Amino acid sequence: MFSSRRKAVTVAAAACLVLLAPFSASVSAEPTSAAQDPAIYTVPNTDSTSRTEINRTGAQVIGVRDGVATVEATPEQAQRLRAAGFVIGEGTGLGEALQRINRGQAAPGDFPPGYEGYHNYDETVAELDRIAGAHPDIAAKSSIGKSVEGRDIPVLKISDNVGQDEDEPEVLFNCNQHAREHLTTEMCLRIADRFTSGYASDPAVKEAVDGREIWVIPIVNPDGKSYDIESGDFQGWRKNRQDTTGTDLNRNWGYKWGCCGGSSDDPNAEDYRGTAAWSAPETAAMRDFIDSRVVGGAQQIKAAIDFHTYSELVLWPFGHTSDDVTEGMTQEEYDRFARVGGEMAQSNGYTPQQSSDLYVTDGDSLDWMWGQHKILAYTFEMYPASGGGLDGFYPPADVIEKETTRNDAAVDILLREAGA
Ligand code: 3K0
Ligand code: CA
Ligand code: CA
Ligand code: ZN
Repeated sequence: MFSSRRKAVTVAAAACLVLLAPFSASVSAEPTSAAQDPAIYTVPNTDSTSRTEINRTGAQVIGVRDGVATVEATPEQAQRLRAAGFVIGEGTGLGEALQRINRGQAAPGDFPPGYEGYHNYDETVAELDRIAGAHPDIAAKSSIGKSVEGRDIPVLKISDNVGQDEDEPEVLFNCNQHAREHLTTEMCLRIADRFTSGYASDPAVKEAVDGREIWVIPIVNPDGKSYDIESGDFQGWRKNRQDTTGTDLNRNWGYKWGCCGGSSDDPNAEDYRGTAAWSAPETAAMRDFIDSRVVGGAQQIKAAIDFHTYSELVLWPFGHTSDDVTEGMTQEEYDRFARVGGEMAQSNGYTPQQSSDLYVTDGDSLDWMWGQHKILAYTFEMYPASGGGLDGFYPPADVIEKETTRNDAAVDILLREAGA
């Protein structure tokens, strides 16, 4: 994808633009795809307002630490950033950034050397089958629907009497809405493993499994995940694989979809919201599954965590407004989000904040889960705290155990709170 031939074309195209721009404005309206290759920039001294502004140029904030934002932008988006007054320097080409990570070639479809501990789609499905097979009384696997390319989106239910729909608070953990956020799949697999293999020996696990119905969805975006690793080199892919550009699943949910400048209508933007709310089959499958948990008029899922990477944050709704209290959120409800969010953050060392404190988002999972269903819903941005670019999405496999067990206590807090 980032061959030297393409680089040569980029240089030539850029030279043409310089030469022709004064005479022919139409040249810049026909960018070659090479000219669209994104780069990574660092923007110091940002706050939630300026980060929202950055995203509005079509660029995407991919990490924040102490106000320093890491930003992904195409040349065109970078130009808009500069025009908006952001000082962004030269940037590092995405191909270059990925080459630093892609230290060794993997077999197609597999993670490369140093990343073998990660589970690809097939390995994740096999792991869920193994768990369900080893613990048939408390674990059952099914599918919530299919992706664009026809892959099942598997879900594991964990509870005592797992074959029955009992009257117990239900809790949802979902992972990997964003393709390149592979560490999150491992987080969901950690939850699946801990609450099954620990059942016989760990009284706290037994209490949670007996008293709750736990739903784990390790890969919301199976096509994007597979595409990201399929060539043997990471692609830095975020969206699903709908049409050629993909849709950002976490801007495609149906609560105040596209309302507030927190997503893009440009298919080339990383936060492209899609043609309509639920236009992505993956979000539609999530909606149908969560809607199906309304029993006798009451939503059974009481609490949820949507795992992402990176920046080490605990986020709560709303994302579409910077107001704490608004339509659909009372002060009391907000205070509960902040209290439980703060407690979870205390346990894992993340920073707790409202989702819009990162930047404004609309059509994300949090806003719909709370706005539509009053689910106590959080988004976790996992390790690392800062990544210096795309590297943050690709920590080597030797961090998996530490960075997933790091969230055990937070998961336990949420399971407790689901019964409150
Ligand atoms: O609710 C939120 O603020 C979501 C944050 C999430 C997103 O969808 O933009 N951050 S991520 O894309 O870097 N995982
Ligand atoms: Ca049960
Ligand atoms: Ca139930
Ligand atoms: Zn994400």
